[in-house]
Amino acid sequence: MVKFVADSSCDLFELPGVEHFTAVPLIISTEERTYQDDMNLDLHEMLDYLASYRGRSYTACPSPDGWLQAFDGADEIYVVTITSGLSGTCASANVAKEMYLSEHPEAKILVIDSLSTGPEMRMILEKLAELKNLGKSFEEVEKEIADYMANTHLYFVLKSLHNLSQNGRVNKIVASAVGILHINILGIASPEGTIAPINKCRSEKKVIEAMMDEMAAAGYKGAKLRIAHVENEEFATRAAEAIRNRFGTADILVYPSTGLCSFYAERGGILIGCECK
Ligand code: X90
Repeated sequence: MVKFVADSSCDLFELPGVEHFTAVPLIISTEERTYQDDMNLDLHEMLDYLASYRGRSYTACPSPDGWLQAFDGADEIYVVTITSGLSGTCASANVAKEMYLSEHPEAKILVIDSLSTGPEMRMILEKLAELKNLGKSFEEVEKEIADYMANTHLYFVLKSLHNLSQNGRVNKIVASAVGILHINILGIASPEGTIAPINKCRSEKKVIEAMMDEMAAAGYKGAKLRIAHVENEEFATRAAEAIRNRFGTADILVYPSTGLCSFYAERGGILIGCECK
């Protein structure tokens, strides 16, 4: 049996065209509450609660056991994780891989460190599904997905870096420099899989322009694009329109992010994955 497994930062509960897909949840917590990033999460309630909560909040990656449960029964497994540059999730998946292989030495497991998250992970998963549905072998998929990932990128526009800086995922100096209200922070996933802020703009129109300039400079010409938003469909749709107008993009999807990306990108934020070729 072939299985596709990702951590919940991919913002998907199903992978179209695939029978066996599991999103293994990360955990979001405060001193008094714990939220599991799965289908039962009430995202709106969680964001409201976090906005009113005065203490610290945290996240935790899945345990190897969480991955092992998702692998169960499979002999060919494709795993996609959030960047190892910001999370222990990929390391945990690799521990699970070794454990599974010691019980099932004939199994084949590919653990892919996305060096990214959200929509870029979704695009990697969609490509894996496409390659498998074309009947490609494990070895072919391994090579072709690496080639594919050489040309995918992640951009984001955030309204706050509070949760990222509180959890040590961005430099405190960068975070305090944007601690002003009503600012849009534009950033990218760096080649090392860390957060690289590149610009900040007061107006949403300007930040979309700045982002599209970055995309064009990276070679974007209108190929497949995915936009996840944290309760901001309006802004995400406007970004999609602007991209369609400038690049003629046909294959765009706009959809809400789930718990983990929403926690870090925070209300109002958007994440964009695209193929730059
Ligand atoms: O607890 C954990 O192990 C999870 C930690 C995850 C930390 C970062 C999540 C970022 C989510 C924010 C903007 C895009 C970041 C680009 C990634 C390279 C989304």
